[in-house]
Amino acid sequence: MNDATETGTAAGELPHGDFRCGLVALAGRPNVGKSTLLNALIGFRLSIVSPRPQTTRHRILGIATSEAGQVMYVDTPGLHRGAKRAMNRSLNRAARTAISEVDLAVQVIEAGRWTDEDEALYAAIAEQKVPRLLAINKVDLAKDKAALLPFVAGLSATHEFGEIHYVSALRRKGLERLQAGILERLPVRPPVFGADEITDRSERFLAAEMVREQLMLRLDQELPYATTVEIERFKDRDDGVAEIHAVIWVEREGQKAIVIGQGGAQLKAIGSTARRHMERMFERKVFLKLWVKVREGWVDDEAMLKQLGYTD
Ligand SMILES: Nc1nc2c(ncn2[C@@H]2O[C@H](COP(=O)(O)OP(=O)(O)OP(=O)(O)O)[C@@H](O)[C@H]2O)c(=O)[nH]1
Ligand SMILES: [Mg+2]
Repeated sequence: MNDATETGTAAGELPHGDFRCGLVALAGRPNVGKSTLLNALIGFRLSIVSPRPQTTRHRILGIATSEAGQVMYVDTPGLHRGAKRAMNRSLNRAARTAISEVDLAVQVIEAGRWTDEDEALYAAIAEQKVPRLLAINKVDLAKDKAALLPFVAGLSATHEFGEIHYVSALRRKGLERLQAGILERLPVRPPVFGADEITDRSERFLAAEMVREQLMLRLDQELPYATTVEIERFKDRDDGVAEIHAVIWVEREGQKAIVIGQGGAQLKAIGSTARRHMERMFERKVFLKLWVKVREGWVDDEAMLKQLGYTD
């Protein structure tokens, strides 16, 4: 709340004079915990998370507004090497674009690991000449915390970061200090979004993501990477229920059988968990209907990828 007595403005009416607002990229190689960090920073389970690399496929904004400012976090697909298939190239494009137009880049890495991909991303950020911070995530996994010190000393000797933060996105550690470091690097500027908005994405997009999250979590090996989700219908019915029809695209007939599972059990589990998550996020009842369809080679098909929204 604003201090109404001193400023003379009604509480919540206008942001105060040094309100900050900016776009902040969470950048890093796949699986370092960018989406988990985004969710922790905005205090809402918005971006999908799984133990597999390349879970995030689209740029998504998560917005955190406080009295001091509004941070628009950009979660991105992890930048990775050797992208041969059209979809992987699209992921790298989205990751690159995301760091080119921000006020600040937060490079996220895993505690104790600095790989060639981290180095390549560091160089890409440096090229953009945007201010940057380093967030060392998953510090909860580091058995010997003292061993992190020489790791960080080595990094600092050869790289320049505005500030280095130790965090655990999973255990919500170190986030306040990181948030303060982020905010002080943003320009003084009025907010872009309303105080209660949390994303720029539609419910339709989020519905597809919640089905996709279940595919990432429940399917084995390479199968999640051969699947994607398209929402064919999203209708708010008169009875207050959101009716959602989703197609799970796979590349081959054999994959379709696995996604459906014995007696339809797998598909049922995917649907019921995704529906529960949708109901929580959309704050209303959801009727979810799923189909599994085959489209050979969709992962390599630029036109199909465009239709499915892989164009950011
Ligand atoms: N122990 C631990 N695990 C974490 C932490 N943050 C994220 N994880 C786990 O790391 C895995 C990957 O997390 P994501 O948030 O999906 O990673 P990401 O960087 O968004 O991955 P992509 O979208 O694939 O690029 C998940 O299993 C998370 O639960 C953390 O602070 N500690
Ligand atoms: Mg992610």
